[in-house]
Amino acid sequence: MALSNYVERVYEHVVEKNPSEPEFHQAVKEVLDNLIPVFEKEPKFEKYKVLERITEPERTIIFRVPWVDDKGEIQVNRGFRVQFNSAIGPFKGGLRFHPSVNLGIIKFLGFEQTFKNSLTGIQMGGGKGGSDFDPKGKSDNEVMRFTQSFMTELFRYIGGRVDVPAGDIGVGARELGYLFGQWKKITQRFEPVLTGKAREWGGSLIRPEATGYGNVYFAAEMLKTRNEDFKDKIVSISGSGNVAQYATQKCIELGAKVVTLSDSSGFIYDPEGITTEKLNFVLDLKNVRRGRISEYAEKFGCEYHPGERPWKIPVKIALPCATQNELNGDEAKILVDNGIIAVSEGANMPSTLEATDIFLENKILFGPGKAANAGGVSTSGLEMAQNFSFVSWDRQQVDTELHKIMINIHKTVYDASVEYGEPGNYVLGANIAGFKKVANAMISQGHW
Ligand code: NDP
Ligand code: 2IT
Repeated sequence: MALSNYVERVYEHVVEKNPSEPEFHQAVKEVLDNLIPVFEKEPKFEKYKVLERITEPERTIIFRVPWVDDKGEIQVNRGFRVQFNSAIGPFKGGLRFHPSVNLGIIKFLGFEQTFKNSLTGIQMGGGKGGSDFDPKGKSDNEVMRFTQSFMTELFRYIGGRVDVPAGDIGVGARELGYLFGQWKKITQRFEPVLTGKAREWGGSLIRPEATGYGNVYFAAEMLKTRNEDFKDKIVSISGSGNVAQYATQKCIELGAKVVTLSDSSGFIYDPEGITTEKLNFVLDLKNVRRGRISEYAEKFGCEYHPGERPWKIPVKIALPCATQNELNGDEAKILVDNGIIAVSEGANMPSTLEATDIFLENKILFGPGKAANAGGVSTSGLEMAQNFSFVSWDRQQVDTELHKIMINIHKTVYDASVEYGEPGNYVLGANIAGFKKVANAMISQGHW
């Protein structure tokens, strides 16, 4: 799509000012492309230089993370927290520990998070952080020493009403526990500075399940618009971590047949479908034993495709739940040729721009991550609400709220797609609806 003058100018400036950050450019391009009709309708956004401001993080923190491994050697990693936008609430977004983490990755995630959080209807600004630390192969003690060192610097910048991190790739219950312990030791406070906490010390029920469940709830809403549902549908899922696990669980509950899971080494294809029993094996494999998905194929006697991604398997619904750019244009074409009807992104930006265009051109129901995976951060918002009022809700209450939020996000996004003349284009709808709320808040708060 051709860019308007304003959008083109800002995009070129972003690329020039932030070299070597391709993922950030990609995230910005997708949003900006979709905003052209908004600027045509409402020139105030250009007048107040909202795009120039919204593409520049409010604050970027980069720090050294030294720690000592089990052999007594000093290791040094790099830590990040990008506080992207606080127009509508305290900065909020996860922490990622993965060797691929760099400033551009954290900026793309913080940028996306700003619009995602806006869509949830909860008062949360956007932020993201993490480190190039690789938890794979590290002992619990090494992970603890690293996270303690990470928090020894990060604590200066976060707080329950300032900036509230949570988990993401490589950061789950274990890491959040060590992070909170260190924050509390340094600050001598007990407040909701993190979400995704364990139940005993303030965590919300359903938070571990929320991103995966929410993604399936969002997909179910998209399917409803075409009188379809999950029952008896063949589904492929990528990843086998937090989001993939609970997306699989919800699919099973709704009567679908999930036939794939993956990790960074390859994917398994189980044409019989992943049952609750098999999923319990995956939960233990990935969350406790921290093994490889290939063990699933050995255990249950199905196909394992090393070094490959699951998109060549014919399915009706695909839920990419691993990482960014894990589904490219060629793979999108294969999915379309094989008769896919819906793609709902559990991961952040898993589809390349080319893949997204192919899904949209072919009128596939396509739920972009900033809408479809917003259930995780929404439930983080519910966790904060419980913490600040010193109560804890039961599973049913949280799940009902989460479901309502996903239905609302779907409606907000769908309505925006209708208003801007492309009914059912959820990419357009999510970008416009997410942007307008933040942009209007920025304008009303003056030039900052
Ligand atoms: P986990 O660390 O629990 O799981 C990540 C999964 O993705 C693992 O199976 C991992 O395989 C795989 N993976 C990670 N990096 C790569 C890579 N470079 N290539 C191939 N596979 C890879 O993370 P989550 O499930 O929490 O996160 C998955 C996605 O969902 C991310 O995009 C995250 O940003 C997004 N997300 C997460 C939310 C949450 O609440 N947790 C909320 C919203 C979005 P391996 O074990 O081999 O590394
Ligand atoms: O990408 C995301 O939305 C997350 N990793 C969850 C963020 C959060 O604050 O719960």
